[in-house]
Amino acid sequence: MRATVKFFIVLACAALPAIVVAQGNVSIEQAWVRALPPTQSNTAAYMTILNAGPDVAIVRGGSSEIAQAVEVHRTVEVDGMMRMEQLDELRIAPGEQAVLAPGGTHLMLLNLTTMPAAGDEVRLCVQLASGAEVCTVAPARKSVSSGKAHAHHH
Ligand SMILES: [Cu+2]
Repeated sequence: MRATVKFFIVLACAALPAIVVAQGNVSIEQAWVRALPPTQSNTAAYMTILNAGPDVAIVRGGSSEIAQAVEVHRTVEVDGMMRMEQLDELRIAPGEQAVLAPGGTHLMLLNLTTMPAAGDEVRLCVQLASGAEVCTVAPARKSVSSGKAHAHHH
């Protein structure tokens, strides 16, 4: 019996809800999620993550109510082909910001339960190495806002 009781105590501790929903020093701005055709099972989220704190902020991954997994990815060009690879961590120096944008670093929302449609709002969080989570509500859009011109000049 004694062993059984201990087991239940461990379970109870593990089940405590995460009470940290945001870390004051780290914030997310201008987040958006790309709305793709519903036949797609993955999509990407973009945002600016600001670190106003005195320590390096390390983003390890994320979570979203619509995705089974959220990874930090970067886009790399290999032999003229754009490929994505997972980043174990994204480090943001004190006072700096990380811009996650199409063609660069992004959050990858994997194995979606539902693909957001343009205009939907998606709750998503980034997880920091400190154990804290920073969350935001990101609108879904089909593309970058028209105000930002592309620089594809030849
Ligand atoms: Cu990706």
